[in-house]
Amino acid sequence: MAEEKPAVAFILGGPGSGKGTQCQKLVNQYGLVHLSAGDLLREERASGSKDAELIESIIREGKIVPSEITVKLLKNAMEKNGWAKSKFLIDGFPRSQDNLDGWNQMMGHLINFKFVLFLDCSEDIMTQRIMKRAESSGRSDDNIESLKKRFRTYIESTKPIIDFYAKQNKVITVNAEKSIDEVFEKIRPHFTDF
Ligand code: UP5
Ligand code: MG
Repeated sequence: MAEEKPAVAFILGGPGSGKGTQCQKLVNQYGLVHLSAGDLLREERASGSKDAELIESIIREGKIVPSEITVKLLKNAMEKNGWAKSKFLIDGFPRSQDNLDGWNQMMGHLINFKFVLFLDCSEDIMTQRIMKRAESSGRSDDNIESLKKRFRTYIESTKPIIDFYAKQNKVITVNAEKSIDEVFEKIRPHFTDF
């Protein structure tokens, strides 16, 4: 019988580790659905919803939006994409214990969690990439002050979530410092029968 619950992988790593870039390559190759929690929050901010100002201030400060908001956006986006028929790459989430608890409560029983893909990259390299992207991205958090705060939040709140999954042998770690294509070659085999 067909698996009715959608497969989900979380794609985690620091700011600029290449989450969005590698997800796009997985979409092109395997037709998976890529949902970036950051992109969904930026869309919600742009829509002028009641949460727009809160989201903007949190993003600029490199902090983490409460899970009630983010999980709802993810769930809506999954439903729009044809729930059970799809396989989802959830990029940049869960970033904290609050995110993980909110997700487990609302989504845990509805999905088939596969693994965390962890893009491991030094802060120096991530800084170089983000500051280069800052020249053209227009992202309000692509500046050195916000970036430092994003790194701190990543170490304090997100890394413990990766460690939590690692203890359960649910993390695939890839060295994300190589070229885009070299990183993808390491990632690809894990998604052939995802
Ligand atoms: N690049 C990528 N790979 C490269 C490689 N191998 N070699 C050389 N260059 C490479 O890549 C970044 C840049 O590096 C690009 O220019 C790329 O060409 C180049 P990208 O693929 O965009 O990296 P990514 O990891 O996606 O970086 P991003 O900046 O998106 O990561 P963040 O985690 O900081 O951003 P996100 O959008 O996920 O979140 C933004 C904010 O939203 C968070 O700080 C937080 O405030 C908020 N947020 C929440 O509150 N909750 C959530 O659940 C999610 C986000
Ligand atoms: Mg991204």
